[in-house]
Amino acid sequence: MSIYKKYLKDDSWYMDQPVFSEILHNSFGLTDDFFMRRIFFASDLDKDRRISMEEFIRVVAIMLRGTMEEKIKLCFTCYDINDNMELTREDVTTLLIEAVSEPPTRDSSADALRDLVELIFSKLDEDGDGIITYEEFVKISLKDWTVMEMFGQCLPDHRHRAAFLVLLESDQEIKGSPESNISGHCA
Ligand SMILES: [Ca+2]
Ligand SMILES: [Ca+2]
Ligand SMILES: [Ca+2]
Repeated sequence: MSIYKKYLKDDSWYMDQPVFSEILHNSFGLTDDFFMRRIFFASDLDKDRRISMEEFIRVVAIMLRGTMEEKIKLCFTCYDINDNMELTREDVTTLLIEAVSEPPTRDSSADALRDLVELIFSKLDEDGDGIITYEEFVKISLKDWTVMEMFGQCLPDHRHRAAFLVLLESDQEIKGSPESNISGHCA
């Protein structure tokens, strides 16, 4: 709650996407703008395009101490670009293009992309119906946890998670603004 309040603009009660991304970057070490925007979407449960304190606390709790299932669901929601609880070849292609940050231009790179999509579907689309369902994604991710974040980072790494937990335990640093921390330190 202190961290949430600290990042809010003076007269605001809600957090917008740029501020949320700033926290994801500064406190959780995430760097990819596309996936930070997806985490914002996944965290905004009532879809009012802002993060309430409750939504903030929920997603931070999942990132820090969530169960495997909660973390898998967060990642899947980030990857499910059109929000229909399925990953199609189109979704996966978009994610892979996002990962290399430019669309394939030459024929050979378009072929390589298609091959990669087929490889991913051969592994994740268990019943071969052309759709990776949420259930299929959970099942494979529980067997092999690297699958969970295979399309892009949506969770803090171990180092950032540990550092954030230490920060929570020493709440003194959170409460003040950066300026008051400095003066507090001098005093
Ligand atoms: Ca919201
Ligand atoms: Ca989808
Ligand atoms: Ca399937």
